[in-house]
Amino acid sequence: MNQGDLFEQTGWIDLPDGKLYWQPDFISANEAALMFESLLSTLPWQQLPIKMFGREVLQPRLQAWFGEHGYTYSGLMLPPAKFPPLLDNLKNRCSRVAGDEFNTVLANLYRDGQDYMGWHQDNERELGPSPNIASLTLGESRRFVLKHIHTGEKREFELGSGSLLIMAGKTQTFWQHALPKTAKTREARINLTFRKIIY
Ligand SMILES: O=C(O)CCC(=O)C(=O)O
Ligand SMILES: [Mn+2]
Repeated sequence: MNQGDLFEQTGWIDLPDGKLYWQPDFISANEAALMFESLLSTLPWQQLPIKMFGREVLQPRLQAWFGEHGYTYSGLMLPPAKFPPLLDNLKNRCSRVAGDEFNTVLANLYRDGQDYMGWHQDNERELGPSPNIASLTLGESRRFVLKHIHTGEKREFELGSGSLLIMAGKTQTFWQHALPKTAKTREARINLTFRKIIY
């Protein structure tokens, strides 16, 4: 599917069994560049291990986490941590668009095109049955793919710096998503995924 044909529009997009919000210019290019540099140098980036086929391996990206409460993500226990002011501000801006109150952010740092995120659903019980997940990109743009788990139908987005993609409705039940490896870039991308953990 050609992203340029379908996804130049801004706003809510209906999917079969899901819903997305797409705004490529949510943050201006200048502001996004400043935020990228600030977060790159100040967040406590860590390369965390996950269990794969019973073995511990390092994830192919760096991560940082902030939230009022702890969170279990891919078997990792992430402890509570206070939001830095910039992330608090972005959380509030994303919350207004989603019409929801995000209370956590998982930040991903893809150091270059070799860092990636495999196919998954963000369907942890703590997120509830129809979670809003807001995904903000800063820095290098990367291709993001969604695939319906029953029909195999795909949607693709080029997530550029300053873009906002919100996955909503039943998207986490019926669609997987991934950020594939690419040989096209050696530049870094920061992705902020704002989530609401329900207690
Ligand atoms: O980097 C991205 O765009 C995707 C991140 C993601 O899916 C996640 O953190 O669960
Ligand atoms: Mn995800």
